[in-house]
Amino acid sequence: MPETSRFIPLSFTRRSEEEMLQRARMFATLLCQRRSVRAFSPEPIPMNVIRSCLQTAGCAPSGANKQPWHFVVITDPATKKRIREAAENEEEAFYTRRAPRTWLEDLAPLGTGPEKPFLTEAPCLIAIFAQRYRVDAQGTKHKHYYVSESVGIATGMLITALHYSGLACLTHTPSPMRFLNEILQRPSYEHPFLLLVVGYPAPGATVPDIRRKRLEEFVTFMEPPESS
Ligand code: IYR
Repeated sequence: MPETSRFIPLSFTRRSEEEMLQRARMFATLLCQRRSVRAFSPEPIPMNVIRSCLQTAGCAPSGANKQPWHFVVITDPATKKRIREAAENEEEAFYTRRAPRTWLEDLAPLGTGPEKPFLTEAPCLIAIFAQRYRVDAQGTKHKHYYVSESVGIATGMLITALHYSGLACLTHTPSPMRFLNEILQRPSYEHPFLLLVVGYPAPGATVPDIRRKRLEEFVTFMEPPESS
């Protein structure tokens, strides 16, 4: 039986244009300060903050509201060590054999390499899994929709919440990262989507001197067609 729909009043705050602009600019300034960090302090981070940021991620829009994501929070040093070893194995193959020369050239300005010390130095890793379907108690599969889009949006909201809260992170994608299913005991229908490395930056941490595109370079404002 399909669920019957039930509607409730929307909770929405209507703001003045002035307030909207002020908030939009404040948020742009704040979020444009976000950088991917690769050198972390080993200091522990407050888990209540992580819980709240994950709550934010869980509010993301998703295909047919299936919420096709699962997050595993790892702080245990032994598990971080296993993840680092498995990731460095894949990265070694990537940097020495798998990656085409052009890819390595594109990565050169970022200073990345096969060693991933941040996987054991950072206090917290969050493994994000994408569920292609859900399996109910009877073992029946229920399809999920727009899975990558949904999990991508949830991940973006998580990164935004972490930054807003005062934590740094790195989106790390060892490829392939199927090893995460085994280490974290997740079912095979869950695909590892991303490994987020979370913590405070190491004192004196540096980041590559990158430039971001100006708005005009990545946005088109379509003009209405001339009326004749
Ligand atoms: N996963 C590798 C390589 C890598 C690929 C891209 I695209 C990056 O933006 C950064 C790194 C690594 O983590 O080193």
